[in-house]
Amino acid sequence: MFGITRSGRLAATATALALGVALAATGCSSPGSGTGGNAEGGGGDANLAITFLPKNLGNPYFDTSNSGGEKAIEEFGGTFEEVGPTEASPTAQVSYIQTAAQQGVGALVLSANDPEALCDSLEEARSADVKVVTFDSDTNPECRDLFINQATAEGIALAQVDLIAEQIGDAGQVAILSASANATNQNAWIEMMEEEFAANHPDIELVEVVYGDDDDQTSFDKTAALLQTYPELKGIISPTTVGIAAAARYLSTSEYKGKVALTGLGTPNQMREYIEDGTVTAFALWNPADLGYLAAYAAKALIEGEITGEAGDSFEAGELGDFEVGEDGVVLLGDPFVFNKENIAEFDF
Ligand code: RAM
Repeated sequence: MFGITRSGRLAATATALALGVALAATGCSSPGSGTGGNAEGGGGDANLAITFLPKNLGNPYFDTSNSGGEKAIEEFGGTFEEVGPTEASPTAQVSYIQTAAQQGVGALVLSANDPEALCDSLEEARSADVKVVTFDSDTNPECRDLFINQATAEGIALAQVDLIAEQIGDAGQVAILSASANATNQNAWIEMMEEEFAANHPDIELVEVVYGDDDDQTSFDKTAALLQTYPELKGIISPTTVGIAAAARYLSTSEYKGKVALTGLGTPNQMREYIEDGTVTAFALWNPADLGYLAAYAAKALIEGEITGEAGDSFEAGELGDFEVGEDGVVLLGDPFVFNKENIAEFDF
């Protein structure tokens, strides 16, 4: 179940994911994707040219989320494009925002590497009538029209704290291997994890938060360094799909395999071998394809003027059904989901 209220959708979701993965395998852009411009179709004369801008390219998480967006955009007859930097750094997304605005796209859907650094360029895009939807990682709320949140920060943080506490007997040193230091989503989750450790896990000591920048090699090296620096370390939480996969790869061939616990947020395809070989027992995530799909439908509703992003606005998101906009322009996808040896075979993304 990807969320209590969404449990009935898992079958549809699995199909969507299979399709998404197949599309992703063929490349980043859809056959119909172009350079933006005014899309015809779906909403009459509405400009349904939608550009997806992930934190960085080459991350399977965003390949899956963006393939969900592409699927939605094909459904409603818009044009999909994906652009993005190779490095997940704070200002690397600015030039892509400027280009999308110059192209006159109807909407930009992005996962922000920084809450502030993109705001000037987003403001310019919005004044050129580009709707701005953040998903996965938000900007400051005033810099965009909507944020499509995968799950509440509290829910995501608690899931990971519960997992590590269970895996290390609720006592000992733990460290966090995060993505980039400015990422809005990572920092919100880390702050809530710190609060939860302090409030309910007095015997767990969080010794350090390190940053692998959503880069595989950096994350791998940071894992090695943590294990050297803290010989008593009992566990690592990596709330990033890039980080947890790199850390698992390091642990799997090291003396720490099975001794130092690893959990966090991962994709089933990247983590499968480490669940099977016993390096990792359980980790969490949501459905990235659904997240991209929902973000695309939210962009469409904004472009067509069906919603403005006010609390209480509601819109239809294809096979995911109806969604309502909450406070601060946030739309919630669902709850995080825990993957383990028993269920991982059911997922393919
Ligand atoms: C990485 C990115 C992304 C995050 C996931 C869990 O792919 O950092 O922003 O949501 O992990």
